[in-house]
This record gives sequence, structure tokens and C-alpha cells, in this order.
Amino acid sequence: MQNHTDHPTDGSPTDLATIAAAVKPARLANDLATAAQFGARSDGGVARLALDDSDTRARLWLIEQASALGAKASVDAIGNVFLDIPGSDPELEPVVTGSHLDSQPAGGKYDGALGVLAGLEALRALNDIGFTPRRPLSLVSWTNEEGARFSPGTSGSAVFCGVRSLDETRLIEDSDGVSLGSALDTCLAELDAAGVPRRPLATPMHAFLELHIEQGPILERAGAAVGVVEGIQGVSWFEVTITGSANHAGTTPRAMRRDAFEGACALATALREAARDDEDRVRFTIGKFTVSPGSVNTIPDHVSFSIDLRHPEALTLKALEAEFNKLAQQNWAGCRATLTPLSRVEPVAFPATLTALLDDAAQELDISAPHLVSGAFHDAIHLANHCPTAMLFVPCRDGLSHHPDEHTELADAVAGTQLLAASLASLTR
Ligand code: HGY
Ligand code: MN
Ligand code: MN
Repeated sequence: MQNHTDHPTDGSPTDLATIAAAVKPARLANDLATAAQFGARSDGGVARLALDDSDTRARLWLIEQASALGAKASVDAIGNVFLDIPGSDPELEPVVTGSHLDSQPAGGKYDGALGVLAGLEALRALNDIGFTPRRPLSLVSWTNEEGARFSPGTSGSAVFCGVRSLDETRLIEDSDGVSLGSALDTCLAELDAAGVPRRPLATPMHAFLELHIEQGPILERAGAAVGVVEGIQGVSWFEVTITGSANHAGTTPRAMRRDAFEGACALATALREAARDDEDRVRFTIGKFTVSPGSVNTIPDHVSFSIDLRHPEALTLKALEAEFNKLAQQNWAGCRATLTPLSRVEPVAFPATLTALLDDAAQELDISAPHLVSGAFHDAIHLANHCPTAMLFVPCRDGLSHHPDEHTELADAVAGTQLLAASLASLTR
């Protein structure tokens, strides 16, 4: 097996084992603990919603950390923060790693943050051993991956890659009516005040690598510390509304009712039934459900709920969407329903050339890293159409995520970071 060695400016060979050994577990643990303070919840979880004050402060902290090792910070028009390390050949396209700092409202310490901080630790480790990349090397933190405050998610990477327009994205509003654009301008003003220069969108990249927690049970069950991700399943988000008529809860006979809650429950059950598959590969979730006018003694006239639908095959996803559209056109307890698509991202497969490089590095570091497909979406789903892209996963306890108890063993986080650092070094040659 070819030994991936590289010669930093001082001429000493840098094999992958030396790079991996330069990763410092205590430094990574300390960064994870510090980042978790931005938007810390009393139950040990994190609430760092996209472009809120905690998110902005976390970005400024990250910029400070990376600038201390010579990285140049910059920010683009959708708020993606880049930290660039120059290469010995600055004309070459950069190798980029990163993830997101925003969290779910009742999120964990690792979703997104681990990918950003593993990237920071990789830069530090390479810096500590005097490794000068030939290609520039960048760390990025993408804006609004989660979509919990501003839906849909992956705004930063989607706008960066030209998949969605900046102007349309700025108009998205949160549940308080605050637009993404106004929250973004507040965040950008802080970064401007800190002297962070602007940069263009869609800058070319040689490759993008993202480390992330698996957010599922596969790696833990396999007893693996790291996984090489081959692709990401497709995802479609919808909003369903049911319109009936409000009336008095006590006086209105059943025959006269057009109860939007009754209609919504019947439709939700029918949609769930349509999504039920024997192989348990379809992922169907109703995560938000609102009833109005929301009074104990008034029959609801408006109900809306969200649908998150996922599958690794584009055709199956399409067939289910068609089935959902048919169901929404039926009459539900005398009420009318609408099914509005909010976002749709096709499944992506990562290039075998890149996953093979990760396999080689894992083998050289004696890390066993099984392959798997991601059930969760990530910013890599858009980067996959911008440049050669792949991901590394580390397990999380009981596969739990999007939950305050989300946890990844430090040893697994370190193994993933070591493989990331080694793979970045190989790619920047
Ligand atoms: O929803 C997702 O798949 C991602 O974790 N935001
Ligand atoms: Mn994530
Ligand atoms: Mn997430």
C-alpha cells in the first residue's frame, strides 16, 4: 500500500501516523465544551438557532481560534464563515472541510459542532507539526444547516452552491416573523465590526470533506469508531394545511361539523400508511402540528403540519410524493387539504475516488471504517454537486441525536479527527 508521505517546508517526511498523533484529545474536548456554552440549555443540550446571538458569538469565537494559527477569516453574503490556510501553491483550488454551528432548539453538543471543531483540530495538528499544504486548506462553518428556525435547512451551502437564490432565502421568516435576511444582517454587522472581510459565493474547491456524528445506530452496533459515508439519502419537506369551519364545541351536531383537526388526523394517518414499507427504508416524520384557533371550546377550522420524507432512491421518493398529492386532493372530514412542497433534495452518491482515499488513510492509520449511507442530510448534499465531496461519521450513543442527551465518546471523536486530518493532508498534496 502506497505510504502517503508529504514533505513540509523543512523537508521532514510527514506520514499519516505523525499527523494523526498530532491530534490532541484534550484540545478537542475543550473546544467541544467551550462551543457548547454558546446557547447552553440547563439540561446539558444546546439551543443555538441559526443566526441568533449564540450562533453569532460561536462564529466569532471560531474565528478567534482559527486566526490564532494563522488562518485568514472571511464571510460570504449568506454568512458562511471561511478560515483559510494558504498553501505553498496559492493558485491551486483549496481543500475544504467543515460543517455547521447552528443547532436544533433542543439539540445536542455534537451535531454540526463536531465537524467544525474536528476541522479546527485538524488545522491545529497540521500546524503543530509544521505541515505546509501545497493546496490552500479551508475550514468552513455553513449558515442554517438545521432549518429549525428558518425552513428549509442547508441555506448557507445551498446559496453558496447556487442551488437556491440569496434574495429568496433572505425572505424566509421564523415563527416570530423575523426574516432570515434581517437576522443575517445583524450577524454580518458583528462580523464586519470584528474586521472579517467579505468573500464571494461559489468559490471553486478541489474537494470538500465533512465529519459528522452518524445520528443513527449503525456504527455503534458495528463497534466502529469511524465510518466512510458513500452518499446521502434524498429528502422532501412539505407543509400540509387542512381547512374546515370553526363553530361552537357544545352546540354543533357532528353532521354539521367540518372539524379541521379530525380531517388532519385522518389525512396524517393515511399519509403514514402510504409511507409504510416492509424494508423500513422510508423515513416519514410529522414534526410540527398547529391547530387554530386553539381554543378548548371551539371546533378548529385550520390545522397545519409538516412532513419530512426521506429515501435513498430518487424514484421511490418521487412515487411517494405523487401518492401524497393524490391523498391531499381527497375530502377529509368534510375539509379541504393542501400539500405544499417546501424543499426537495435528490439523493447524492460521493465519488469512489474520494471514498477510496479515505479508505486508504483509514487503513494506514489502522482504523477500521465501514461504509454507510447517511440518513440525515448535511451541507455535503449540496457540495456534492459543487466539487468532489465525501463524509466521515463517528458514532453517537444509542444513535440519539437532535436531543440534549446526544453524546459521542471522545475516543471516537478523536479517531474521526485523526482520519480527517490525515485525509486532508493527502488531498492538499
Ligand atoms: O435533518 C437533518 O437530516 C439534519 O440533521 N439537519
Ligand atoms: Mn448536522
Ligand atoms: Mn441536525
